Amino acid sequence: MTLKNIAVFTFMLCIAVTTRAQEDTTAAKTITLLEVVVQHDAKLRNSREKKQGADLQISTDQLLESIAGVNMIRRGSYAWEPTIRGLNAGQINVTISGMAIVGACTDRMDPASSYIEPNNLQSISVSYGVNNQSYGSSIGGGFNFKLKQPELGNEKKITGLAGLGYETNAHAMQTLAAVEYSGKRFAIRGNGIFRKAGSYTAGGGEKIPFSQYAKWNGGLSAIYRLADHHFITLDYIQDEGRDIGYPALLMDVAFAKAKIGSVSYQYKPHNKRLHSWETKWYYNTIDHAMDDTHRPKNQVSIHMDMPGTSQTMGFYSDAQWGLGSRHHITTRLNGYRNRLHAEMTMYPENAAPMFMLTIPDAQRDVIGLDISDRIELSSKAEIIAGIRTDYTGSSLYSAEGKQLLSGMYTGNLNRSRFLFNAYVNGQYRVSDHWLLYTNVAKGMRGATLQEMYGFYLFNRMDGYDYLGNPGLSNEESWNLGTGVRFQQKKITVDGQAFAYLFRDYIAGKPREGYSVMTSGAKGVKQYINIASAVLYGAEATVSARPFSFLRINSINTYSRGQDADHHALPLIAPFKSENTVTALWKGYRFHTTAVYSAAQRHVSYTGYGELPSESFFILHLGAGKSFTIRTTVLDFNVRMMNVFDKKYYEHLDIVKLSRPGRNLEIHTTIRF
Ligand SMILES: [Cu+2]
Repeated sequence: MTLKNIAVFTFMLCIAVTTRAQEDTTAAKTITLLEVVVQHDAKLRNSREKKQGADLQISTDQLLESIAGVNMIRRGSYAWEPTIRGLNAGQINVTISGMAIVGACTDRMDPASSYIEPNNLQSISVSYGVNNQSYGSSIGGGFNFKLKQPELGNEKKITGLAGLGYETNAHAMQTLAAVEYSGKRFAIRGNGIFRKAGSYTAGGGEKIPFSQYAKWNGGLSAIYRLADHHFITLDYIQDEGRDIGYPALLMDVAFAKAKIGSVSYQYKPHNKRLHSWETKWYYNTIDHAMDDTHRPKNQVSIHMDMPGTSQTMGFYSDAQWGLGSRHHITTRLNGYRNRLHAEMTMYPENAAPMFMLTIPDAQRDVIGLDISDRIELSSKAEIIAGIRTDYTGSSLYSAEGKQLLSGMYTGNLNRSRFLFNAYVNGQYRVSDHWLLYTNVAKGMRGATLQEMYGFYLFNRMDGYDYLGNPGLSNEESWNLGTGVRFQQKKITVDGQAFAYLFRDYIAGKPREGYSVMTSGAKGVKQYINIASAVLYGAEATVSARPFSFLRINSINTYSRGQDADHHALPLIAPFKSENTVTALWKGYRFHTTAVYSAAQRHVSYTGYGELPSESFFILHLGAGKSFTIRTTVLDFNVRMMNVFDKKYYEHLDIVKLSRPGRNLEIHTTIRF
């Protein structure tokens, strides 16, 4: 999306202290993406100061939450769902090192980000809107979680880390480790983490039952140099959560398991024509089982089993080319097949069990091509222009699935769609201190399999059962954005504004004449296309270092949306401001973060079943120190979250479930 704007936010000092590191070390060759990179070591290896004190134990969800424009939908302690500028689910694209991965849960309990841990990651890139950074068509951009790879030819052959963390609220504990071997031709890295928490206590002392979780995650990756410029890499991650409570929902999770594997071949000739070429094949499988057996009898009108699975196999082939000195071309061909199966068995007290499919064995096939050109117009101006086109096929792969929907629709339910995205991002360096950037894009996305074929999927947010609609048209948008950056030695200020103009916005609308499946549901909705909608907003970040021992960071996010019927769009966070001051003193780091969220009054109960939310203000404190003994570093970090034990929730928190109250976290990590 936007431009050259590589905002590299380095998460360090325990709390997300965003420091604008390396704004284009590649100088004029700057890039054109708005990318937020959360990095904890590797790349910073030569930057001692930055490496110091990075807290490797902050969760993925907390890292995501402190990125400008990102808000999280929360259903409990575990597996928050990210939104970018108010867009989520099918409107954004989430990939793990370029691999498509689709959650298996019909209640959105398992976003892709729940199957990885910071211990697996090199960086998290977020792109806002349509650009050349994503691995699929989208409207709202997306995340790419880049897996950490072992490095060849390190000075130290064996490196690693081990850590232990404890949190007083919920008695959460985690233990993690990683070890890496680096040879000249072969390198391998293994990592693992185990996390477990009880139920937490909200601000003011209310215990939130069913907010516990336990999980482990292990990763293994290896790289082998076949010959000069030729590499082969293998990656495997296994993630297993169990006994996970979702206090905002009607059910919990017995287990959520993912296996994610890939093999890739890289050719890096570094010649003028072809800079690099990578081709990857991958497969992942998710197994998810919901569980209501621990809930009190009065909460469970009918006991149900609701398992679901998701399998994705795919590939991408990504090449960077040079054409003359001014054109830098990226081509990306990718494709995947995803299959979703979800079912529900109800056990009424005095009757036979009832079985039905809720996602009737649906399949999505995607093949897409993205071509972009970064053009250096002059030493001050640059544009990135590109197009992306996708063919998507949607179908039902089992006779059982077809039969289920044949009662509701006639004719063939297979659908194929073409998607066409195009984007132009430009930037102009006015002076050493001022940079202007702007972008225009046409985005498009197909309906998700849930939106097309879902069968009575209960949505806790508005209390309706949802039906899919195979006849949905693509959702389209015009994305406009512009920004300005001021940069000086001691301060960087970035401000940007955006507007997305939607056509055929996909949303659920009440459908008369259908009776509900979920007991207590308010009615049945079906996904339809709404003629138009508009979403606009702005982000501003400030990063200042007035003295060598003091840093100030401020992240401010605002968005607002409305559809053609003048209903406020759902799940749009109000204005939020997160401000962190960090001070260094005799090797100690002290920081304090103040978070303010305005109230959200721009909601539509009639349109989307949303209620207004209150404003809040919370404060976190923290301190840390790193001890170095030869080549071993011991990091010690403590944080006191929500110092005043404030009872609060964010607008995107389902059923306005209170967030944790005061919480003391202690993280120790040793790196060698
Ligand atoms: Cu679920």
